[in-house]
Amino acid sequence: MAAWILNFGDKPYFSHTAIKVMTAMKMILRWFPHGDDSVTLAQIRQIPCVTGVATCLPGVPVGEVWPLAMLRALRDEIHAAGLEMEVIESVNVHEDIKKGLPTRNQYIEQYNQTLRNLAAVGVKCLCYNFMPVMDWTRSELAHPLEDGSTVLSYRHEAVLRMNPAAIGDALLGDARGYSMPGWEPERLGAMQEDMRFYQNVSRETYWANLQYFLDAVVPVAEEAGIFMGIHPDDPPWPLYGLPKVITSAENIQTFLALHDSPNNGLTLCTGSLGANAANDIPAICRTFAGRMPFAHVRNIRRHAPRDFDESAHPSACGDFDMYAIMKALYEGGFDGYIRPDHGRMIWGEKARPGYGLYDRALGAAYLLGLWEAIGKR
Ligand code: DNO
Repeated sequence: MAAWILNFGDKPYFSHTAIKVMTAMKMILRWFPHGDDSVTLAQIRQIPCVTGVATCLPGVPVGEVWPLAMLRALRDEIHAAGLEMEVIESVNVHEDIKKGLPTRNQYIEQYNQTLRNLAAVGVKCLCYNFMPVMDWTRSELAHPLEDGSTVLSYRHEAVLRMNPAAIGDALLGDARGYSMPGWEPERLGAMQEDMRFYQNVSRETYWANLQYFLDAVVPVAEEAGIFMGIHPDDPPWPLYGLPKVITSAENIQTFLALHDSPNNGLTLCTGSLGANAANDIPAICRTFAGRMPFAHVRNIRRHAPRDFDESAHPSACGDFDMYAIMKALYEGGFDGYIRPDHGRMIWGEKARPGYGLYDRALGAAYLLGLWEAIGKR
């Protein structure tokens, strides 16, 4: 394993904390710009050993090119706060690409231009998803736990009883006025029609549409030096008759082989894949660590095969062995970015559900502690 000290470009960034903590892995936090986040960059800067943020340009409509000038301004703001902007989460894929419509070529060209613009401002990793119609799905955003905190939760029967547009309305209603990426109002408007469209799309066709996208964008990502990581389907099981792609080790293998390139990779999401108890997360980490530029690491507590609550990060608080997960990443040679994923809402914080400061900071410290201990064994 390479460097023992975190590096920020060519400068030792945390020379004041020159501790033997990490391999080349970097701990980051998700952050939303333009006043769309209760958490500030200054606060993130003070979480020990967090070097940067995973961010986005929320105002750009899906499918449009992300303007260079806006990206430069965003990068400068983040750098001025002493943080890096090497990870974007996410550039969403226009629905016409996922549907395989003739208009997809124009959107793919625009996606490629966005990739080039991201590279021009120093972005190295791009997280995106290929989920039809909706990104992640939950039945509740503020489910109370026994400790008085609230978390995002999923109850399968409740989700089935609601239609996606109703879920979207409910989620946005609970979002405290912050945007909910993946549940943008314009997306909600098109949901019913999109749902109908996908009822006639086979899994094979959907995989072919994904391959078409990869064949067109991965060569550009290679040239641009950007490592793309697809996010797994969340939850990783069939819903509303929609095609699902990234749900298991087998599907990940298929996906990586669709376009075999180091720049075509996976964003590990322990909470998404692990919602299905059949998925062995440490085994997935060991097998694919070299093709994971990014990892979302969090814990969940299952109540039934398809019902779960998100939980605090430590192993004792949920169903996952977080030590085994981090050890598998470490031993698999993971050298990408990790972010603590959704946190509980604690200590009276008012923030975008899942994305408060306090519990994610606790999560980052815990994951860094595991990483240090694993490295010193
Ligand atoms: C949920 C996130 C996802 C993720 C997208 C990436 O909290 O992990 O919304 O950002 O799927 O495209």
